[in-house]
Amino acid sequence: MFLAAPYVRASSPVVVDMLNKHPDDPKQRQIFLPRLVVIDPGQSVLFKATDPGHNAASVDGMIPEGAEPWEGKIGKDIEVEFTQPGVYGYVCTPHAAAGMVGVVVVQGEGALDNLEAAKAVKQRAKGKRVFAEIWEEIDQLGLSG
Ligand SMILES: [Cu+2]
Repeated sequence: MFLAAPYVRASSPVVVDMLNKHPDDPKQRQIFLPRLVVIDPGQSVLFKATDPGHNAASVDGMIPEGAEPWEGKIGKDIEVEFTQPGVYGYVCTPHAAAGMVGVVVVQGEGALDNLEAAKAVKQRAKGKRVFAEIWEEIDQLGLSG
């Protein structure tokens, strides 16, 4: 099940696969795997175009103030380096409403300062549900900052 690995914290870059379906649960379609990663400042995340037709793009209002937004091209890998602690919400542009959304948490001082602001950004359809699940996972991790 997906929840077996709610997040990873490995050497840089951390790989997030962009997939048409979950390898172990084909009912889960259009997903980032894993959809939540927790990293340290200076680590990178490689959003990997393992399946075609997806991208990863930060969402306005869901990244810390002063942080650099990003927008990958459809069907292309994109590697993003994170230096500033905080919560970073992102989506696959064509599948945001289908629930293809994810979050990167960069640990450190002030890491959760923009959590409420990120939660307050309007989401649609299944994207809204998946973000709600991710916020719950973040709460359960008991991160500080
Ligand atoms: Cu997609």
